[in-house]
Amino acid sequence: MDQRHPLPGRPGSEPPPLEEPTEPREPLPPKSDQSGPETVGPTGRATGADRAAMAQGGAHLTTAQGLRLPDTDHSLKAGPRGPVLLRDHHLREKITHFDHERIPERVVHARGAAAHGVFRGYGTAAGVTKAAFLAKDAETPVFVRFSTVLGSRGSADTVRDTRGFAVKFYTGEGVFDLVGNNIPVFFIQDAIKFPDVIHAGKPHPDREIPQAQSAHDTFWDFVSLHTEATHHTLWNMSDRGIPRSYRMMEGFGVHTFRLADASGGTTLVKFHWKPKLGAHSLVWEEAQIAGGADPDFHRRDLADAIEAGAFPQWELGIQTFPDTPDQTFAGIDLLDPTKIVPEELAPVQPIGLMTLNANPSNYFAETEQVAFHPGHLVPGIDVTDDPLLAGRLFSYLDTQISRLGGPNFAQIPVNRPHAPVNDMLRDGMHQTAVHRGVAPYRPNSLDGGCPFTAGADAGGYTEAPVEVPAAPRGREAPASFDDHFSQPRQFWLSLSPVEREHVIAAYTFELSKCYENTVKERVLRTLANIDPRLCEEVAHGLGLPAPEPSEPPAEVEPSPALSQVGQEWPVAGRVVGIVTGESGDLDSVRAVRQAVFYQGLVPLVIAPRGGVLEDGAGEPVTVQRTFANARSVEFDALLLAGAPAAGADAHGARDAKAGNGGAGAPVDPRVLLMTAEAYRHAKAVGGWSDAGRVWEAAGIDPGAHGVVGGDNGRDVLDGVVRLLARHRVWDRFPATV
Ligand code: HDE
Repeated sequence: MDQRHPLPGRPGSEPPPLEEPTEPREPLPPKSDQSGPETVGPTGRATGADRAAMAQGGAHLTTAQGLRLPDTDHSLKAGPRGPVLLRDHHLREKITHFDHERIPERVVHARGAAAHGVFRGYGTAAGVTKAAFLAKDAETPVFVRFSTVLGSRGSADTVRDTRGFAVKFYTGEGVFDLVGNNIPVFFIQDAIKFPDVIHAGKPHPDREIPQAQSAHDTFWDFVSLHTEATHHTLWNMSDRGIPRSYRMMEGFGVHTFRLADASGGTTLVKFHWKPKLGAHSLVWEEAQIAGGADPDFHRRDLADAIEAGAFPQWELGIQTFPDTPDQTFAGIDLLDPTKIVPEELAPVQPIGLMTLNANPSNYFAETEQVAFHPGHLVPGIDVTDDPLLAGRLFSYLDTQISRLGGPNFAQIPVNRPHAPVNDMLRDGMHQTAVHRGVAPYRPNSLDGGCPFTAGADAGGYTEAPVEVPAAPRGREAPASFDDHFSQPRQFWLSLSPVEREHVIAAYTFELSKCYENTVKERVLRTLANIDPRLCEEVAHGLGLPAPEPSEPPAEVEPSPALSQVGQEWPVAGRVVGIVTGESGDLDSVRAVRQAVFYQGLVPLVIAPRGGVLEDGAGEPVTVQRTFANARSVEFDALLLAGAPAAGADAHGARDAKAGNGGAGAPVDPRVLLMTAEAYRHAKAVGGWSDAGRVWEAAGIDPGAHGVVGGDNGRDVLDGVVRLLARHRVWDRFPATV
């Protein structure tokens, strides 16, 4: 973590002005975490922050036409009690603009959060692609938008769903978009079914419920009738469906892409993003609590981490496969987007590093208006004939024309290429460029023949000359697309026992929310084909008989890379809650808070009330959370500086002595709830002083793994940090499957 950034509470930062200024003055500068890349003009030239375009120049309030205004709080009326006059242009302009402030939300991936960053190439891809941004030490600005798929723009972040992972690289050769997900496979094999799967996943059309959920009849109806959806659905029901943080998600390009080198050689690849912090998840109860307590959980986590200087990083990697005519690898059809290639068969080779280092300054302008497209390619990167990808290549531009109000959205600052643009596209809604010349066609003799086309030697994009197999036209899929169960079974077999338990619980929960038994029974039949034990456990939970498999279980080897459990990861940016009472041992709180911070984690002090805690002996301790607003889900680990007594609350200490009360005082029930939840969610908990009273009152075995006690807070912290490296203390919950 960047030590220049002050601790939360920001003692070093300039306090915001509290009084309304009486003289005009410059607006506050952007916060340090919001210094995005320089704006680029429609022609590709850097413009700097274009204040006129920001409509925020000058000290005085104006109309949209620049007319200065003396008042914006009163409509123009015929006398103070008289009628409002229709001639009040300012009133009409202000309300009309407001009436049109909203644009249609994305039909899928409506809920998102984004950040700016930089990508640095390792140069290791040079043998397979001529893409210049992948060259050694080439630096490219990026904008990344993470999203859920099903929910509306205002839905909760922590729902069970696939997450979008869309990256825009502003390369010198044009924009390259890698529009991926956090799950490496997709529900369907052909884009023509996309409207169907989304209609099935979205809320029911009659009552428009449930919001942002797959736990309803139509979703399960669809996926059980399209068994090609089994693999993606299984990933959704696994821990991957509820990530801990956007910072701790893998990303996948899903489709197979084709790379081309300078001499025309081609290689098939799958793209992977590997988070430096490892891939980690919430537990289901935590996700549900967070959905209510903090619906912005992931959005906040990303912005806070960047603001604190804990910049999230991912390595971009590729799995490479020979570009053979059959486009298969180890018997796996590379054009089938319901299939992965296990990393043990084709290792992921790192080719660059992405660091997200700036928050957007304006959500609407950037995160909402950004437009990704899988067809935004650069020389050296090409698509394959995956039929899912073919439909996507049509869909994104099409949907953006209506979402962004016309065909000129590439001129919106966040979408502008950083390479020069000379496109002969003209006019249309929201045209902001003032084009010169008279001849936007080619060839021409009037504008000096410009623009000129570019061959490959001048950086022009040429499609790889791939042979198209001759075959009769028809609506059909290759026979290899019929294998719907072998890879789901491989995924299931690759999970650790605790991850399998989560899968069972997720299917049981989701199907228990369905009303139609026929739907549940059909899903059980698909589960039987994945694994009889999975099917039996879910059937038992639903109170239904377990059906027999319709085909023998596939013979597959587990792929250990698919499990998220078992390794150690950096703990940077993890959130540690430090619970203390009013009269707790503040010296230890100060020391532990500082130690947490210096380990690159985020310390949050939780006390009975807000403000600062003082003991007259040292620096006052700033309180970041109170017992009334903190919930365990916010913290990766919890530390107890003693046993805060009941009696003090957010409205002030009712009992002046409340705090870490005497030996007999009951522990504050909110601290008990927080601790019990953290324990139940397999988080590390630690405590010193009389924290043992909390374990006792919360029914926690002080000897259980992951419960760290001791006399010295720093030692307790060290023990907790060691546990955090494994994300959770899973072995506290011996699994049964
Ligand atoms: Fe998308 N998808 N998608 N998708 N998708 C959209 O484009 C579509 C698919 C993905 O943060 C839409 O601008 C079709 C796979 C992300 O702005 C739309 C098919 C993958 C985002 C669209 C797919 C994705 C979108 C909606 C089946 C992972 C959010 C708004 C053939 C590889 C991008 C928009 C952002 C968004 C169509 C399947 C990823 C409607 C037709 C597979 C991350 O055009």
